Amino acid sequence: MTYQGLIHRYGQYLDLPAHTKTISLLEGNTPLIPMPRLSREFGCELFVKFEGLNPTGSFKDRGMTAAVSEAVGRGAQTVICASTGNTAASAAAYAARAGLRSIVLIPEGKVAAGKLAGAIAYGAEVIQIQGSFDDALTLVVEITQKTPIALVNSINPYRIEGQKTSAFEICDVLGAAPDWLCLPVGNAGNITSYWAGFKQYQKGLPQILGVQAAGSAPLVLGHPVEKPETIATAIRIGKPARGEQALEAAQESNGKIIAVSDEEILSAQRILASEGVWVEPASAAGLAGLIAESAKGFDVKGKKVVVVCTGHGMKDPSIITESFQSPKLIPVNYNALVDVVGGA
Ligand code: AN7
Repeated sequence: MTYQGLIHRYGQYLDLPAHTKTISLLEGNTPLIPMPRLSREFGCELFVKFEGLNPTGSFKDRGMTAAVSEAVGRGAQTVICASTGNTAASAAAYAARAGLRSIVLIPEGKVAAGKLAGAIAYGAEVIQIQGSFDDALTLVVEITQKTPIALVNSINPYRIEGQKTSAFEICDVLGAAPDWLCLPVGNAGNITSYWAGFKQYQKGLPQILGVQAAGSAPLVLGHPVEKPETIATAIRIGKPARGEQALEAAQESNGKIIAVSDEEILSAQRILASEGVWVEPASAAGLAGLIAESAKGFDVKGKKVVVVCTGHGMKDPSIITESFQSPKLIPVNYNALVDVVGGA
């Protein structure tokens, strides 16, 4: 049978209420891409779980199919979220599909172009706030406590249910859980979901390396960060809603949560692109963490390692174009072309 999306594929493993009415864009089923060069470098079997290939370009679609399906089933008319961008685009798309109104709150000036454009294209009412993601989350929690508007941030338990499916897919492809799973950590919904998913699926447990950006690393510092900063705007989050669960996942899995610099993130982004996988900066944090740990003696030789790349590079084009020269311009003339290309 043709693929019909995550709730159809894995619904039996998801704790969703009976009133759930499936809204799907055929999310999930993303490729686990072998990375031969990185594998050789680390002496391991390294795969990228490329979540940027979901319908709206990020892993958020896994949780959003579940959260919006539940909300629409119970009669919600409007959904709302705070977002660094990807949740906004995903919420907007699934709300559009379900015929619901969507409202998204984003931190002023700190959302990558592809995400903002997506949210607008799918018809969300986009509201910028003069504050951070964390401030936006506080506001949306309050309004959903006082009105029937449905909250679709990952505080919503159905988001976690949906996002467990990536762990299931990895186990289905590899036959078992990998030895290590490396992924970025922002509001900490995803690391929570993976850990819950691997535990439930009973195909073994990976050790988890969660990676924050150094300027937004509350789980590494052990306290909230009032003014988080990083070029990886997706994970520019100072008070993760599921911080406790993230720390539990790292501890129970015998893994850890670390921080990497923006330079390390951009370098990992380039390395991934040089092997054909272009991801947004935050999505390169998992690999950046693996590289940083390896430099300190962490050894993954002979292991299976999955690096989760959470969002597509096209979400944040300016991070690339700003750091490169514009393409050379030539007249329509063969000799001019040869001058530029050379004889190779
Ligand atoms: C590409 O969209 O929080 O630790 O509002 O977009 O589950 O928060 C995005 C988070 C990693 C972190 N990679 O995941 C939002 C938002 C990308 C992301 C994360 C995000 P969580």
